[in-house]
Amino acid sequence: MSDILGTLEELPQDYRDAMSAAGVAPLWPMMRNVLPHGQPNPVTSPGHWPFASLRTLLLRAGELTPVEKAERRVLVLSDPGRGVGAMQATSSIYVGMQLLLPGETAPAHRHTPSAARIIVEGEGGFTVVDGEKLPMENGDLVLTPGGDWHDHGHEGDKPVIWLDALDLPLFVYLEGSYAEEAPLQAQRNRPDASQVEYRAAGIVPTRKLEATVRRYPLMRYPWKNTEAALRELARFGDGGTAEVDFVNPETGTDVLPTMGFTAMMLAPGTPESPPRRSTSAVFHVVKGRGRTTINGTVIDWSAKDTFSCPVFAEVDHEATEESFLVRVHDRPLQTKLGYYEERAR
Ligand code: GTQ
Repeated sequence: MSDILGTLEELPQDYRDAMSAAGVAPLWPMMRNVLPHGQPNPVTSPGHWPFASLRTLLLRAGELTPVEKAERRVLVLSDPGRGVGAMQATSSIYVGMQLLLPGETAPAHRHTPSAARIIVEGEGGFTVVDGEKLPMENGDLVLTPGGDWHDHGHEGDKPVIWLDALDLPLFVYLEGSYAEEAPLQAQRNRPDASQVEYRAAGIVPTRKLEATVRRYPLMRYPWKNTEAALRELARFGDGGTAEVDFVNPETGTDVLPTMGFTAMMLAPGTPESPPRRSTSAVFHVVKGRGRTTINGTVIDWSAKDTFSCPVFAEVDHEATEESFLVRVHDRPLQTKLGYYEERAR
């Protein structure tokens, strides 16, 4: 395996011109751009978006742009490696911070990418997904799978803010991203499935043999259940840290086709250094305060902040107070493609 490949410059000009005229280019000068040795060479840089500045900017957007003119009133968190305006926080993950004011609605649409929301602030917000009304409370994870109709509403009296995570970059890359619009959905008059079918881990409704189960049976993961699970795990684990995966309660597998979600509890004084993973990630701080070092970049985070991490990064978390983070990653996609990997530190 050669480390020194031929360059474009060493080829005669007439040959280079003839290649251009024919609409071709030699692979060898560009080979390492797309096939670097040993591990990928990410464009993504670690990003940090403190909530205080996003909140101020979002509330101003609320004054400047009515929801009717925005459809979705969202500030997009751009990967610093790609620059402001990039509609992605990492190679595969888009995140945006969305504001809905009291009484507003964001109209119904459905699209090929999948979305999930992590609720950041406010009470009375809800999303309707295929007729199921999903209340949005702080820290809840609410899914909007690709192809499902969804609209957002607000019955409270203060602004509601949540973080959107979508696999949009992947769909844009595939030239597969588009949306359809429709009138607001009729809502079924029953609580969401986390309060009916899936109240407790390990228990699912009994069904007749031929009964079909919805592809996405549970679309809201209430934070109070997640935090309680983490606390018990941490109490009986070591060092007071714990991490849980959000799964489909009928299959035990990933909740969406490409994106996965975990919740972490970090205890002060117990540093956490996960293996280097082939996945990129976006972290959202539900509560707490601490520091994460990503490939040498230090991020001092506090409650409601968001930060991002490229593939194969060296990540070291250290909480200074009891902290809870949600991690968005793309392991489901990588597992399907057969290349998910973890490397010991
Ligand atoms: O709430 O449906 O941040 O369609 C980007 C695209 C949110 C949404 C975003 C969307 C939505």
